[in-house]
Amino acid sequence: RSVSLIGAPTDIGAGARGASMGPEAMRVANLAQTLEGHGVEVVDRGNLSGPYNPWQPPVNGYRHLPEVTAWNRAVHEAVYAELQLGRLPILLGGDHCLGLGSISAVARHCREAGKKLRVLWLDAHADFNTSALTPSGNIHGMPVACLCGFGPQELIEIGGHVPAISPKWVRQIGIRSVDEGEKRFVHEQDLEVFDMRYIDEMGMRHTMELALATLDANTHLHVSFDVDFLDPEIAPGVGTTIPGGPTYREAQLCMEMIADTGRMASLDVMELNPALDVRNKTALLAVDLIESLFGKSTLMRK
Ligand code: DIR
Ligand code: MN
Ligand code: MN
Ligand code: MN
Repeated sequence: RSVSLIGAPTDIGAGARGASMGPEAMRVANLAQTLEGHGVEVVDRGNLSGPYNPWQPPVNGYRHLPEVTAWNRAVHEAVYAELQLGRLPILLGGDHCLGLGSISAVARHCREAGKKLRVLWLDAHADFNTSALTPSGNIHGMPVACLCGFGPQELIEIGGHVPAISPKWVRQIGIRSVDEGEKRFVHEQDLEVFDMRYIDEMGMRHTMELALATLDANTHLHVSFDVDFLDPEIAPGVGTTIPGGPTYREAQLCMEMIADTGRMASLDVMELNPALDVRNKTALLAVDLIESLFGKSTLMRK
């Protein structure tokens, strides 16, 4: 397998500064070398560039919409180029607004290649706000809605096809913070959400069995991993910590079950915020979990 690392050093869609340092923290935590240790060929494409963060209040319900658009266009082109080369892109965020650029590229690739798409959204948040619903104006709370066609024209049309994806293709896991209006909209659009209550009651194994059901040989599996998915006790280095997330073992099982499908063909690692981390431990944990995504397991399994 051939992997390309793409850094997107910005916090343009976030409510806290610092996710712009995420890509470098992942490199310092030896992401490339670790994957190479599992027989993966890795090329680091370096960092994309884009506008600086002007740190402005919302305008018509959006903070930094022109800058968010520019960054997402750059991410879209970079991710799409790697898929065209037959490589597996790993987007190193950067805040989660860039999931829009990444997944719109994956959707475009799948459309052209006649593939089905499944998106696993690992997050404490549903990221399903619109300008009318958002309490913050931060666009990192909106990428799933934008991908499904609900958002400003310049964002929803980035992949050339509106909507880029159907809510039916998405499975959200680990959700435990959804804003009031956002809750109604998630329900209205019938998003499949495995929230923390579901994981508490049914367990991570059953959750992942359902989230990964009906993948076939023609399905491209995209994993969008917001590091705030993890419990803040083990992953403090994120802008919006929400208590009550998956434990270390639950997160490992989640990643191992994704690896077992053999279908993961693109990955986002988002919202890592080294300014809030402790001796880079959240980046090291993310690398550990990515190793599991690429098939590291304690023993050989059949
Ligand atoms: C909140 C926070 N739902 C918002 N969202 C995210 O501002 O829309 N935090 N994604 O990481
Ligand atoms: Mn392909
Ligand atoms: Mn997110
Ligand atoms: Mn989140």
